[in-house]
Amino acid sequence: HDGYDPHSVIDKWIRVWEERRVFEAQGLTADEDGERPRSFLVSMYPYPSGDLHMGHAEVYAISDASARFARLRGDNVLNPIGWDSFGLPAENAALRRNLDPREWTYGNIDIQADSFRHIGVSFDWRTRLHTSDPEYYRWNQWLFLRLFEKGLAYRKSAAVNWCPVDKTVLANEQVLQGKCERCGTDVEPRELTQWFFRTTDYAQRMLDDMAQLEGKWPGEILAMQRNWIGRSEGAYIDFAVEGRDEPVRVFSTRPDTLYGATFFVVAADSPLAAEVCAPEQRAEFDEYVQKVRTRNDVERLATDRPKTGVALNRCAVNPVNGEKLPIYAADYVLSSYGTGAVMAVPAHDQRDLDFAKVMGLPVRRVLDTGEPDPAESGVATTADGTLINSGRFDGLSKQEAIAAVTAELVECGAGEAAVNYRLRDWLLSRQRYWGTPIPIVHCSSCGEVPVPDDQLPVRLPESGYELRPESGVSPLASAAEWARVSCPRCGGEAERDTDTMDTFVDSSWYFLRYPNPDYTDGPFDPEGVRRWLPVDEYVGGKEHATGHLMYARFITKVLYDLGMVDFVEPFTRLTNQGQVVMDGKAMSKSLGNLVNLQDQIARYGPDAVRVTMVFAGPPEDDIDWADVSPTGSVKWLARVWRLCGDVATESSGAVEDGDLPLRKRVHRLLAETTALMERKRFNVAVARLMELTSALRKAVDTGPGPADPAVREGAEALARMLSCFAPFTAEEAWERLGGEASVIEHGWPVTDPALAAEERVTCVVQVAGKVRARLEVDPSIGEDALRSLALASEKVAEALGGAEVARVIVRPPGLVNVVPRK
Ligand code: ANZ
Ligand code: ZN
Repeated sequence: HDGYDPHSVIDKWIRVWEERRVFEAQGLTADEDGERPRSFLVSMYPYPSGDLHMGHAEVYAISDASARFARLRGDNVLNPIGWDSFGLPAENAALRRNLDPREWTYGNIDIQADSFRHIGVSFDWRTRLHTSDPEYYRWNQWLFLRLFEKGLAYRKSAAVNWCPVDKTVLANEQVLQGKCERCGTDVEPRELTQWFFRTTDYAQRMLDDMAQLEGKWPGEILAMQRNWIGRSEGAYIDFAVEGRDEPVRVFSTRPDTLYGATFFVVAADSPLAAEVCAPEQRAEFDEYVQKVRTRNDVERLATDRPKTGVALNRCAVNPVNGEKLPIYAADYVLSSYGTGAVMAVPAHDQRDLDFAKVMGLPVRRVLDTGEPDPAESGVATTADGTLINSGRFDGLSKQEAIAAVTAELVECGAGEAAVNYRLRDWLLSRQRYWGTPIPIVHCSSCGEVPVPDDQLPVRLPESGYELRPESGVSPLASAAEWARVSCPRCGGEAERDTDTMDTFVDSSWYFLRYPNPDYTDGPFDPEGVRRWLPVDEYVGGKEHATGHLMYARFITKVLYDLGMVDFVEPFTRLTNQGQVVMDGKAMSKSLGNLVNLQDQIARYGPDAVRVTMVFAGPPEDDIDWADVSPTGSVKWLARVWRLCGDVATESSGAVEDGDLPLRKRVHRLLAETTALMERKRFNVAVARLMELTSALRKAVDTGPGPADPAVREGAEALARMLSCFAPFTAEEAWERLGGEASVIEHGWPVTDPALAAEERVTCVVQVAGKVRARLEVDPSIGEDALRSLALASEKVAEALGGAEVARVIVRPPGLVNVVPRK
């Protein structure tokens, strides 16, 4: 039969690829190291939440096109796959269905692995890793201990975001508008002793090293990270406080406004506020703090919220003029930023001004910016200007005053220049079961004792634990037998740490293990890493901008400092793919607009789904599945298949004897497609392949005919290029042309520059019989196109001098004669 069945060919080609090991990188495990340039292309590894969905299909259609193109061009490509297989959903599913989280997780991994094979993704399966394997997570523990030794892992009590439903602590980035990212419940603050990684020690390096990423990562991601790190320059200023020995330090970006400080604010939930509060204000203060604790930072910082606070009936003393400033506790100052205290300058800071109005506090302008006085306008001014009301600093500009006031503070020992970062340390403790146990033992005499390296991994208990203990403690704390150990240092009775690590620890270094996932002498094989890392291109969603991508950069720098890698940035290039949406909205069960990937594959075949994904737009754009046409893709692929069957088995001569205009067309399309692939404009590249298909179809049907060598040349090129997007159809097409398996072993077709060169001829344009203009045109230009081109010429318009055109005689490509009306 002559219909193309995209389903029946799948298993055949999967077998051929695996037998011929066409997707295996050279020099991955053995010492044989190829001459070919290496390309390490990584897509953010999937979470095994079920079968693959439309979003996966998009990411992998895009990244696989890149990998296949690089391979066809002769690169030694490593295209790995692993699973991010720890995490909360496994626990939730296990609770709902009463099974072991392992069953759910590894069952889904098998389903996804099978689906990846059946959509023809060109992974090197030897890289396969799962972060929930003890052989993997032991190295999370090993890394944790290295950070612990360097003082980069520490414990502190902190107010954390607590989800009362999931009974767990959430990282800031898991809280969306005050609600748990996973279940949508209002998050509550809670004090717990938590493990942190000291990411703040690396804040400046995270900023500085972005110079390496400029132009290679999307600018938007770099901007988000820069903002997340939030470097501010300014000064620390020390204020003496009545009844307190130590002064209180504030961070200010505007030391120039020091004379404009009219009051002083401390974060209501800070220990300082509780300490400073006068006895007669205690009751009011305590009540206020209770309310503050239910609000999150985003709410607290919102400028449009009415300001609230409590007077503490104490004063702070301005170090430059001795002025006494009343102290307030308020929620618009955060305990976790700067020093948790601010000097309030209502004239030049809107939040302070709003607070001053509520409390009836004075507003004193110290910078004349030419704008209305904030005391009257209610609008704080932040522009540059001239200092006023500032003693001997009057007359200086903002910048001059920042320097002068800071110098004065240094001189009188009341402050110093300072840099402050918005970035917080990475809170990594999770009160969950399905994660990496923290390899620390708590001993009443020795304190925090690291589990010795040779006792790793600390394995998760497989029984004797509760996933959701009633008491709200960590599941591991319910595994009493597991938790009870002898202290590695003194041998006395001790307790294991019962928290597990944030799964972002797992993903901060997994790409280093890909070249040798079975390596046992360390977290990764140094030789494999030397050969393949850093990652040449990383593909994934921009939702990871300030999470995963920051953590991976941080851990890479730590590994560099440990002498384990010789680069400081893990991902040389970053590509963010868009999302697949339906009718303009993100797909979700609740909206009922979920498109099921397997249904689409069953209807259209894997190749058509892949082609539809890449043809919909450039990789970084969102795809609206309501606007695309998988049927169109099905039809095109069937046309390619039929075309390749119609090309004669024996050509009528050598390729040089092929039809010249057709060869030129083919090579021009080839040159264009190649350039588009290099720039990752896959959608336009597919459009060129469609053009090529039409040109060849026409050549077969209306001449020069199916046996012309130019037809074969074009069809073979088409099959090879198509393998980037529709791998199964490309193999079938290649086979029909009489080629040997596999098409991807035959390389990307080479353009003949002489044939691809754009030919130009000169066209002479006459007006009333006189030559007035010369145009460089395509030799195959049509009559209409040439007429418009000639009439659009300025020189022709000039020669006409406003006269109407009576007639245009067009003889493509060499002559146009414009006849004006007399
Ligand atoms: C006095 C002042 C005068 C300020 C002025 C600004 C304008 P960024 O740029 O974000 O670093 N601040 C300091 N610690 C704070 C905290 N824990 N919670 C809320 N606000 C805090 O902001 C630094 C500025 O934010 C600091 O400079 C301080 O107010 C305030 F005309 O000091 B400024
Ligand atoms: Zn001990």
